[in-house]
Amino acid sequence: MDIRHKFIQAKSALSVQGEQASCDSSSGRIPPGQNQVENFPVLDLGTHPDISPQTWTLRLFGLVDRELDLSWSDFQALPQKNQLADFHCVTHWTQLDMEWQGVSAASVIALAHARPEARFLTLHGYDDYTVNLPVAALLDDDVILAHSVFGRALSREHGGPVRLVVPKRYGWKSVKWLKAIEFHATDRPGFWESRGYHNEGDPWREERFSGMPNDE
Ligand SMILES: Nc1nc2c(c(=O)[nH]1)N[C@H]1C(S)=C(S)[C@@H](COP(=O)(O)O)O[C@H]1N2
Ligand SMILES: [Mo]
Repeated sequence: MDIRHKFIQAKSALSVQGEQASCDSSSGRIPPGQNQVENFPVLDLGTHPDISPQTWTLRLFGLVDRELDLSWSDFQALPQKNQLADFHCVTHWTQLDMEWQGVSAASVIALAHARPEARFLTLHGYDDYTVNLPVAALLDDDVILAHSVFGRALSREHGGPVRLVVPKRYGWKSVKWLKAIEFHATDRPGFWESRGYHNEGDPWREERFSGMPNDE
């Protein structure tokens, strides 16, 4: 509990440094309680795994017909797409119009041949961070496994070589240094979800923490 409190304090302080007033062109696109930034802050647990594209692999495992390890070249060979999306961090910053490049999450999920009962995922990072999401959330067509942002390879601090981006959820669900996608029949809370963060994390419903007054 004390650790959670310290994390939240530290992360809130970081977000205040990046705060700017929201401008008119963005009206209707800033969720409640969020402030617009332009500087794409870095937020994580503090370790930045150093993974080169040559050593990076993405493992698909759990309730699948055949477990699979995708290499960098396997990943590059999948259909590439651009995705424009707004990014909302639970520490109150929002950056609009992020331009991601990568592979749609749905096309990677399809490779796994998940069993019908596999309705939930754990997304694993190389820093041992985890996040839970329903499989259905990753099939949304704005969800991307990104290798680049604004036309440049993702930096190490922003989760390169490959990170997940889930625009309809708070940023903590967007796992950096993506290492594995695990399929389950039941939901298993991830790192923050088991430390008081909301299970869903929809910014438009302000689903920040569980057990808060706005959590019905
Ligand atoms: N692997 C990993 N992914 C992570 C995190 C982390 O600690 N480890 N932090 C999350 C949080 S809380 C946020 S807000 C976003 C921030 O992404 P950024 O640093 O690229 O802005 O990454 C998310 N993905
Ligand atoms: Mo965050």
